[in-house]
This record gives sequence, C-alpha cells and structure tokens, in this order.
Amino acid sequence: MSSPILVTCGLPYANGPCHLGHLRTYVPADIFVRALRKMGQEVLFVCGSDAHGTPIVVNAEAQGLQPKQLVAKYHQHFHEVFKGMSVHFDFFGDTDDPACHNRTQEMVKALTEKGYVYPREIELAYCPKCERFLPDRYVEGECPYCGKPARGDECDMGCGRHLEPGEIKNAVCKVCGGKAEYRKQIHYFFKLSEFKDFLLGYLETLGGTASARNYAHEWVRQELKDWCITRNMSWGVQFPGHNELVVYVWVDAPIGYIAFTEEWCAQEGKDWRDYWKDDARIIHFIGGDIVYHHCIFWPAMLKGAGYTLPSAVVASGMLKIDDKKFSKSRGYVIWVKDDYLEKGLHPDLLRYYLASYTAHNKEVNFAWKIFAEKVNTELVGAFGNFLNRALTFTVKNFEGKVPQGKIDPEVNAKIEQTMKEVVFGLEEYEFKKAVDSILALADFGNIYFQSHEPWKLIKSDKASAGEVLRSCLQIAKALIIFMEPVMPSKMEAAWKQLGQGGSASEKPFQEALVPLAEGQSLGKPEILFSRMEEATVKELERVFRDRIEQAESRKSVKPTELKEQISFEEFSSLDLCIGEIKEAGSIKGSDKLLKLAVDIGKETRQVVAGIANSYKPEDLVGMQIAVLTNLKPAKLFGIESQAMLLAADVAGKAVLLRPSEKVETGTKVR
Ligand code: B3M
Ligand code: ZN
Repeated sequence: MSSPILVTCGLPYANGPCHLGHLRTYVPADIFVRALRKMGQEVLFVCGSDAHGTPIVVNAEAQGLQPKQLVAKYHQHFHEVFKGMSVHFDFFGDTDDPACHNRTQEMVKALTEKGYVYPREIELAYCPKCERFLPDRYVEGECPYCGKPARGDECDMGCGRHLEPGEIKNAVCKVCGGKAEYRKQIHYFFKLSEFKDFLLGYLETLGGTASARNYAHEWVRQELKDWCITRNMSWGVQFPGHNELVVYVWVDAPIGYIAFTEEWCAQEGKDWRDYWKDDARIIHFIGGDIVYHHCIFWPAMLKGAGYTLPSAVVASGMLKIDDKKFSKSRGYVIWVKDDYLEKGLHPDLLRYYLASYTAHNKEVNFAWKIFAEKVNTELVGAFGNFLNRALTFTVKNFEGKVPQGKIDPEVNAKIEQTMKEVVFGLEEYEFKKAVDSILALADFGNIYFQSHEPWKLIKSDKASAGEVLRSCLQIAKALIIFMEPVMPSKMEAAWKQLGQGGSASEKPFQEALVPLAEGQSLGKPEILFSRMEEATVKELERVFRDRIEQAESRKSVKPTELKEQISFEEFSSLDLCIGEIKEAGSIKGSDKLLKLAVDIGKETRQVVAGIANSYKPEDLVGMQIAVLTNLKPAKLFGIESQAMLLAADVAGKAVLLRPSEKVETGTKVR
C-alpha cells in the first residue's frame, strides 16, 4: 500500500456557532476522505478548535467568559454539529491542548536555533486610555496598501493582505473607540524573506486547487516580508523565554495539525512521524480566505523546522446566501444547528447540495428555494425514483429476489465509465463532476427501465423482464456505492433495502461491478427521499427573512442617549424583583396591551404591559421576569397596573428581561 495520507480541515475558531460557510470546506473534505478509503487508501482525518488569538479573547470578553470557557463551549458545539452532519474526524482536538503548546514551542525553538527567528524593535498601536498594546483585532484602521478600512491583522474589506503589527494606519482602539498611538517595542520575527526561492519552487509542485497555488505564487513573486510571530497577550502559547509574549495565533493554529496527529497516534499506538517527518501525503482543505497562511507561512515554517511539506492545499470557494455576500452581522447566514439540523432536515441533503452545486473553487450560492428544487428534482425525482422503481418492481414480481439472467453489457460499461469519472473527479477535487456522473447514471437507469418496459415484458416474457431488472438492480448497487461518500446515512439505508450485508461505507468503488447474486433476497423498499413541500420552504425562508430584518433593525437602533448620573441611593429607591407570571390575557379594544397577574413573592399584582405584539398570553404563564414594584399605579384602558415589567426595547418590540436560571419568586434584583 502507498504511504498514508493525512487530510486536515482549517480549524474553526471556537468563538461562535457553526454556519454554512464552515461546511463549505468540511463536507467536501469528509466526502474526499470517505472516497479515498473506498479506493483502499489509509487515511487519517484530523481537525480541531482554534483556541487562541484575539478573535477568541475579544469574544470571550463580550460574553463575560474566560477564553478557556468560551473555547470549551464552542468546541463542544462544533463537535456535535460535525457529528450531526456526518463529518467524521478521526481526531478533533483543540489548539490549547498541551500537545499543541509543546509542539509549537519545539518548532519555535528549532526555528530560532537555525537562525530563522530574530528580535526587532517596531512601533505598535497602543491605546493610552486602556493602557495596553493593541494586537490584531483589538485595533482597526486603514490598510496601508489600499486605504480601505481594515482590521489589525488583515485587510478584510479591501486587498485581502495579511497586515503585520504596526502596519495599520490611523489606528483606533476597538475596546474604547479611542485613537491609538504608536509605541516602540521589541518583537520577534520569522525570516520569511529567506524562503522566497524555496517557496517559488515548492508552489510549482503543490497539488490541490490551482486557484490557491496561483494566488500564493503571485504574492511570493511580488514581496515576502519577514513575519512578526509574537504578540502582547497572555492567552496563547508562550513564546519560549518570554513570559509577556505569546506566539501569533497563525503560528500555533496550523501546528495544531501536527499536534492532533500526535494525539491520535498516541491513542492508537502509532508514530506521528510517519505523517510529518517521512514520506507521507498531507492534504489541507481550507477556506479560500486563508490561502496566504497555508501556502506561504506554513510551508516556510515546516521547511525551516525540518518537517514534511504539504502535498496539496485545496481551497474552497466562498459561500453566498440568497445571492448576497455571506454576513453574520447583516443576517445573511445559515446556522447549521438552529436553522438546519434542529429543523429536522436530513444532513445528507445539505451534503449533497454543497457537493453538487458548483466546482469546489467556485462560489456556492445557498437559497432554500434552490435547496428544495435540488432535493425534489435530483434526489426525489431522479436518484430516489430509480432506486425505488427497481426495488419495488422486483419485490412485486420476483418475490423480492434478484432475478436470474445476464447483466446487459451496456449497463456494465456505463457503470464502469461512471466509476472512472467519479474517481477522476475526486482525485481532481472536482466533487461536482463526480456527483454529476452519479446522477447521470441514475438518469441512465431511469431511461433504461422506461425504454425496456418491464411492466409489459413481465406479461409476455418473464425471463427477459428478469434480465432488465437484474441490470437495473446492478445500477442501483453501483449508485449506492458511488454516492455513499456524499450521503453516507441515506446510502446505508439504501444498501439494506438492496438486501446487502455489511456496510456500504466499507465497499470499494470496484465492488459496483461485482454482480449481485442471483436469487439473493432484497430488503423492504422504502421511500428514501421525500419531497420538500412548499409550506416547509416558506417557513424556512421566513426564519431567514426575520433574521435579516432583525439585523437591519439592530443597525437602525441609535445608541441610547446617556442620562445624568444617579447616586447608589437613588438606584436603591427602586424596588426591583423577580416575579412569576401566573395569568395572562388580552385586553378588549387593545392590540398592544396584555393584562397579567404577576406573583412577586409576598403578593400577586395586576399588571398591564405593552407586550401583545411580542408575546402570546399562553407563552407567558409560568415565565419569570424582572419587575419594578414601587412605581405609582396607573390606569391603562381602565385597568390599574400595579407594577412594571422590564424589557429591552428592540425597534418597538419588547423583549422581556428574564433571570438566566430559575430563582425563588420575589428574589430582589440589584
Ligand atoms: N481559525 C479560521 C479562519 O481564519 C482559522 C483557521 C486556522 S487553520 C490553521 O478561517
Ligand atoms: Zn488593503
């Protein structure tokens, strides 16, 4: 067998939930790994949470958590979502694992010993008000190259360049919004410039998507500046010998790939050097926006420290939602857990969409309408229909057994041709080509069935009808084996319907040509894919539209004007407590107000609240909320209100303030 292959996926920052943009990379990588295994390759598939860097620290601060807690929360989330989506990593680690700290320090020391790391004094953005240096995402300003607004480490809205510390112009502190100044400090640099010739040659031979290779090549030809690899932070991997510095997150993040290999190998009693020191094939699947890091920084580091170089970098195209640029803040996002899995949608449908929409390096557009259309025409209409027709006809007319007779040579030839196309497509990272060929085989099957009219033959010539069905079942077998990497769980179910033992995932592609045994019993045919109804699509679209609207209204909310300061005594004069809503009902003549009975511990108050457009009475009963109980009573619609509920005012809609866990009714709020 050829040397083992290591496949990795770009590490998700553990600072927010998994969205469709993530899956744009992970699903094809998972398909690729499953397919390699079908071709008899030994593959190790690793990924993990990116735990360090300012994206984590900034978000942890915003959520009132320690970075470690934030990482644990989203690490778990990603783990679950990947499982839900049948993306199966052999190892899913975390770059804060000791293995990653150790490997990073070892590599930095190796690079230092070889003279590739040196100190230099630079001028860095510093916030005089916060009294701190502002690494990476703590600072915003202008790109020195194209003048567009940029983040500290990346010109994300303009030319896409990686920005070095101190490069950003007109720096502003992201924490306090104040103007930053520039102060001198010693930092450590990696001599990237020395790797120019190496990289030019290496990139010529690098496999994967041509777009990644060419993009990186262009950068290397133009300029290669030394790379600052230290930051003023405490969260991260300590820079050896310097307590006050950590390494830049883009140093330890890809080293995670090695660390995860080590961790998995330790578990399995294997040697990680087989992958990183010797003649292994390393294939990185990444998003199109991190090519620079994977094709320039990373191979230079590996080369400098004496590790095996990646043989391919496969960069996926970006994702659009409803033809608009993906944007979390504008609501153009699909959250995999909330918007997909928890809506009861089957993971295989989305896997199919992502693999078949377009070429891997092109932009995928996602819309629920297109999703439904693809499911209904391609999966229900063509693929599922064929499987079901072949199976039900056999069950009905041949006692559920594979009929006797010979398989049509034309059918065998078509299966063989499809197999070649599938393998070729996968080897070229052209997942769409592979899926299209499989679909073409399903179409071929439907036409074969239709044109041979077995429902007529069965009356006049049962033997010939049997041959037609035997050929159709062979097509079905091939379809299942070929499609298994894309839709693993649906194809396992189909495999059972075909009456086959073992698991479809273990069957090599070649097995598609092995004739089904005559007389072998089939399973029970069942509908594999069901139509997505209009109403379902409408509901999914509504959720999406609501999110965009919310995002828009959030933008139009003006920052609340600050009122005059009050003393603690003044604040203490408010009687605030947690109450529980006991009854809720509408008020005749008002579509805004609800009448509530609120238990505040010692008594129950009647409250009139303007929340009818935000809450249904039945949803309120039993809810604990924050109440102001010593406001002078007022009459609304002739009904006395004896307390006031506290709520956030979101563009006129009330969002009630509720304790984050259940407390005793009447508990004071301070
Ligand atoms: N955590 C996510 C990104 O920039 C980043 C990837 C690291 S891969 C080593 O897309
Ligand atoms: Zn720029």
